Amino acid sequence: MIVLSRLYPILDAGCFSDTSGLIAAAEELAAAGVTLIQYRNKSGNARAMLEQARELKKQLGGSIRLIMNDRADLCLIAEFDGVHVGQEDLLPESVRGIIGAERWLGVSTHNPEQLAEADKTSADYLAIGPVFSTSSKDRPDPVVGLEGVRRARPLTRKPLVAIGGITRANAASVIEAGADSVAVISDLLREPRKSAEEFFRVLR
Ligand code: TZP
Ligand code: MG
Repeated sequence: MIVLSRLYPILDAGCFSDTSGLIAAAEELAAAGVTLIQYRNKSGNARAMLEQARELKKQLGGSIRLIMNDRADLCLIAEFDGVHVGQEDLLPESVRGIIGAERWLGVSTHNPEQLAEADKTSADYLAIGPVFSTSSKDRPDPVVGLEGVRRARPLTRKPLVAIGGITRANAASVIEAGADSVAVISDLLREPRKSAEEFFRVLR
């Protein structure tokens, strides 16, 4: 069983004007003590994605576990440490076949049925959300609320990541509801280091 850090920042390429901005944010997060980052890029441009991913790996690969959103192929080429897939990506077992036993595999779910299904797979951790409303995802699934986290908790013994609208102000309540970790995009953007340090303070 893996041990997940309480804070799971997601760097969404769409939130940065260029690669250096994204790398600078990652470095600030690392300075705050972040040990796990997901790289997310919904532009559909695989070449650009690989280039950024390689830069992240080059600058931070030694200190941070890097997880690739959606793409098992790019995880391998960029030598990332894992892949995170959703309900419309490759099935977890297909991804596992590509990345092997050692790299981490995360699976997003949006309701108890999906969570119970994902629990039967070789996923290392499961995500549930959106917990609160979010503007970081196109066409998000319905909000599950803290109640959705509470209902998810007994359905799996795998580490549970809550995602969607999580901020320094509500993160403690999400952990209280049963999550092991919180995945965050927007509330880390403005001042990544300061914000991550504040997350760690409320999550401990
Ligand atoms: N999946 C469910 S909600 C979400 C994703 C990728 C976006 C989370 O971003 P934010 O800004 O922390 O709400
Ligand atoms: Mg996906």
